Amino acid sequence: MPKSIIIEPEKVCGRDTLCFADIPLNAYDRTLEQEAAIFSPEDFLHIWQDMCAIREFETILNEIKTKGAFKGVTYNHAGPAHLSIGQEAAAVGMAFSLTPDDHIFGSHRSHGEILAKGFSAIRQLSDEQLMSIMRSYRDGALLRPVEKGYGGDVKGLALRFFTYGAYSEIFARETGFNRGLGGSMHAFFAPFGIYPNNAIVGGSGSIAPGAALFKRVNRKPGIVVANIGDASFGCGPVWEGITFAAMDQYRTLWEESLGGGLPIVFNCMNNFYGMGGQPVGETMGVQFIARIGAGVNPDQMHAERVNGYDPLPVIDAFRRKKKLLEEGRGPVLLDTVTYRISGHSPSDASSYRSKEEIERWQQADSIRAFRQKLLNARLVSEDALDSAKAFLEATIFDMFQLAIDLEASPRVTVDSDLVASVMFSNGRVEKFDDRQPEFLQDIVENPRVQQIKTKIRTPTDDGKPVPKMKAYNVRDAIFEAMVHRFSIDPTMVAFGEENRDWGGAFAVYRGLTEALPYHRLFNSPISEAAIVGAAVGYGLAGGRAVAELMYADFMGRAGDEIFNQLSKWQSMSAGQLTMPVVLRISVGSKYGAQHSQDWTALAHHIPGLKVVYPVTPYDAKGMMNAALIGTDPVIFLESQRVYDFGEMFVEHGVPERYYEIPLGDPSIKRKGKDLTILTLGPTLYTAVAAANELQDRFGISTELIDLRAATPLNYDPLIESVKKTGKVLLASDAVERGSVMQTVAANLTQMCFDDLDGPPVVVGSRNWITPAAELEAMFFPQPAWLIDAIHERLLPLKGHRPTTNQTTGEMARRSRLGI
Ligand SMILES: Cc1ncc(C[n+]2csc(CCOP(=O)(O)OP(=O)(O)O)c2C)c(N)n1
Ligand SMILES: [Mg+2]
Repeated sequence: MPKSIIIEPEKVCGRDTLCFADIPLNAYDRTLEQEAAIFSPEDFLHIWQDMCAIREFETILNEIKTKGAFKGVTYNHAGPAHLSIGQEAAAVGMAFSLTPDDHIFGSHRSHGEILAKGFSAIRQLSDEQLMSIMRSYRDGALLRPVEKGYGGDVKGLALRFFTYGAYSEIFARETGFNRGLGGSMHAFFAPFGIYPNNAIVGGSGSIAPGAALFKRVNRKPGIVVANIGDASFGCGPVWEGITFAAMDQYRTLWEESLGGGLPIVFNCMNNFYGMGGQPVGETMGVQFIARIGAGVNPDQMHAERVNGYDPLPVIDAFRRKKKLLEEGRGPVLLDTVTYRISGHSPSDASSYRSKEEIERWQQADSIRAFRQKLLNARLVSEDALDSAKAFLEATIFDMFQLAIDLEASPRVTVDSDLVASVMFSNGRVEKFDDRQPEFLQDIVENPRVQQIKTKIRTPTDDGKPVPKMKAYNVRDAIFEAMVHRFSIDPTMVAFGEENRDWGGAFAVYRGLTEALPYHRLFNSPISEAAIVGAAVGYGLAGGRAVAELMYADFMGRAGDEIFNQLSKWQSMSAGQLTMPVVLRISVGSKYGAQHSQDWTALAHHIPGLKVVYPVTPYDAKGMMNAALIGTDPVIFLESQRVYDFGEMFVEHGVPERYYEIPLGDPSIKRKGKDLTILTLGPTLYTAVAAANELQDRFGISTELIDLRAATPLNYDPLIESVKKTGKVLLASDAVERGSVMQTVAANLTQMCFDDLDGPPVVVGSRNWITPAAELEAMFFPQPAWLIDAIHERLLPLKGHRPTTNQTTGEMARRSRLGI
């Protein structure tokens, strides 16, 4: 296959018709007697009992939410419970024949899917495997309460362990899967192949493809299922996730041995309602969710509708689709029909649907119907069904009682530092797998590597300034750090728009195309949500990903993935999962209002992200190295203004060897004694110009410190400097309002109040849109602004005549106008 397809005018302009294949709707037509050739009586019993167990689990929650008690046991559950009463057959059908290697992701309404997958895994894992999981999971914290006084077998113990972990998680107990930090909508248990469930509707739609990508790139067995609701198909990130999963390149450009298309099922749990809106008939126009497949690729995503009100058609569909995914023919779309008898949540007044409709689905109830079918066909005895049900209900009730018992299942205390301790994993992992990293060439022979070798890495060359073309620059520094980690960690992948042949929009990766196979460096669709979502899924699955957003201005397109997903899964998992993802984000200029914004503050505001912004080659290499050995999500901002800059501060130059710069340590770029200037981003160079002028014209010695990071941030060197100078100005290219610098200024005011001669002064860009390149000087901080602000608000400069208005009166005026 050539790298790109020649587009022939005669062909693409020729007359033709695009045809679609039929999409089956509930095509399953096997009788129970025919199924008996596939399933044993025990299988049938298991399918039915799993449905009953889910019903019981959810019924208990429903009763305590609506009545405060179940069977006389009272409990007040403060948190949410999005129940799936009615959807049991769809959940069990989905999970029944998946193996623990098959990973599911889900939604806010996933208790049933979690339980179904857990029951299925418990049946498939050996006693030794189960004991090992239970003993090692959080050092046995969940096992201890459930094994006390228990005399049954291991499978029974695992059942207690699992239902107890689920209830405890929902009730925010220490003994929950994730110590109660996930809760009802986010519960998961990775050892059984149950991955994060998501309170953001459709959240799993962009994440699950990353987990499937991990399986392909790292040749891992199993498939990935994204269980998402029908209303979530109105969410952009779901469409983006589908687009990402359906890229042609997996089959046209990637090595065949990797296995082809992504092994993923987008499984629509189609209960025909959002909260209170109806996708079909009201809020969407597709009529059938399965129809979406027809627009995605020539395989039409092998889409079909299956009757999820009966477990057998769903099991059948999953078995067929899994085979197809193993043949590399993914992705798959399933439109699994089901019905939620319960309300959206306990406060649901069902104002949006009729009582008759609910009653009809209750009459057709899958649990009762399936039982009757089994009895009619004499496949399982009434006794067997009843005793299995009674056993399970008793176990679930026991585990509910154990989970609400504060002594056996305590909550973490309010003064606990648990949450603080899991916000970051702060790990160091050289590589996530031991196999040999794949390259297309010996990296030392790579033309870009060779070219970098000839560059000058010091601020001067024989005492003379280094010409731009010869200077080892920020771009080279990031490239070098990337190559280092690529050659150690075989799981490391990089992707984003135009990442491959173009080398990333700003050519940081130029040369890597020759060095790396497609599956380690590839172009993504223009789907920022999917780019970040896939990196999240890849990281959660256990690999290292570097994703790129072409401009900071596009963070909005990946808002949920950055702010709710990338940032949160380490802490919501209470440290069970790590997120070794670096998100490279380029910050523009000269391109106007939608391509020139420094949005560091947005990422800085979100707990759980490390946010760094190096602007020198030395810092860029050392900090990228640190980001790429870490296990935390790092927002790595890069300024387009400085990609070409050589090293101007470190006299000995940028080492060729590997080194790291701890993320969060500010760097003193110039020592001084009269005044401190702090910068973040390329404003460092603006401040250098201002500091030179202050020295030359006024004899003022400036201490210049580049924060290099917004989160974490070590204040020690800042405090030390302020103690010395008593005066501090903070400047960055972000708009002044709500900037990182405002936070730092406020903190310094409190941390060194007694040492300050006056309040810290913040200079940022104007609170405007970014105007055209020719007008940027009216928007971004200029050296004159810094000098004028110092003169007006910190230290009157003898004989200085300000050319801009940096007075506090002007600040107040602008604020009144919101500009
Ligand atoms: C992004 C987002 N928008 C809105 C909500 C509020 N909300 C929670 S569930 C829900 C309906 C979701 O419907 P569907 O995807 O069909 O799943 P179901 O609840 O039917 O299982 C809504 C609107 C949310 N959690 N996330
Ligand atoms: Mg729905």
